Amino acid sequence: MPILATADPAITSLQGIHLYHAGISNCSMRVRLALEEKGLKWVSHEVDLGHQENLKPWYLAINPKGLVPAVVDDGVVITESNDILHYLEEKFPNPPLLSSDPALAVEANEWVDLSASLHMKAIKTWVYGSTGSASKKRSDMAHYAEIEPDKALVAFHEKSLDGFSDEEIEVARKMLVEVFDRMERRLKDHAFLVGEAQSLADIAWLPQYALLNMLGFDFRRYHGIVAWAHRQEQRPAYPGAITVWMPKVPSWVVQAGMKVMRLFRRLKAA
Ligand SMILES: N[C@@H](CCC(=O)N[C@@H](CS)C(=O)NCC(=O)O)C(=O)O
Repeated sequence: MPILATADPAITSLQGIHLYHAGISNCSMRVRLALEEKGLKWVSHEVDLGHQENLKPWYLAINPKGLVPAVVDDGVVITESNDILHYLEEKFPNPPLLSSDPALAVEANEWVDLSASLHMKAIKTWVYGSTGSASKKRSDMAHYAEIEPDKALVAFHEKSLDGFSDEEIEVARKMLVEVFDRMERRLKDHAFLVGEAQSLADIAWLPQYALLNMLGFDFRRYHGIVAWAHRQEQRPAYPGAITVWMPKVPSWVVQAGMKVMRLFRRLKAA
């Protein structure tokens, strides 16, 4: 679990739970969901990814990878969204988000691990690819490559500057379809992804639905998933974890903006 050692008094002196996060970041969403489900008080520090605030020295002192989310809990730094979920579960076990039945807990953890393993190759690739977005400027890449310890991430951002090909986006889409088909088989006649209660499995995957649905991923044939997402939206945790952090414009406006952005990037590359 990445509990990061720091002696920086600006960090170690922080009391309570401080979450460093970004609005539509799916990794941030899952941590906010866990915090809200557990009824924990947390101090919000929004990190402006658009302005690369995540690469400023003050934030790199918290997470040297320059990624959100990160939690500082009574001065202890925890990074990686799924490790944060497990930290919160250990430290604040009630209400539980992992079953006391070991088999169900293992099953829930498999969904959590799957969300991590698909993050870059499927979710990020589909999102950046189909929106035509790039969060770094070409002129910033040399500096970024110097400060970013995760070289796969550097390569990903390099690639996003040239744009992902239709084939690459399709590969990512197919990986997602495989998972959503599996989710659908479960959710068509079950209320939750694992067992009979809300768990880290639901929390790990609901953000993917919220983000991809907003960006126009086709969920029309996934009736079970859509019904599950609607039930999840009714949970008291949802507004504080997701709704208030989403763009205030309808998703068709977001999707139209994306299409223009992608076209613009392609014309520029041509
Ligand atoms: N494995 C990390 C991934 C975190 C991640 O990729 N965060 C994105 C937002 S969802 C980010 O901070 N992107 C900024 C960047 O890549 O510069 C986790 O699960 O926390």
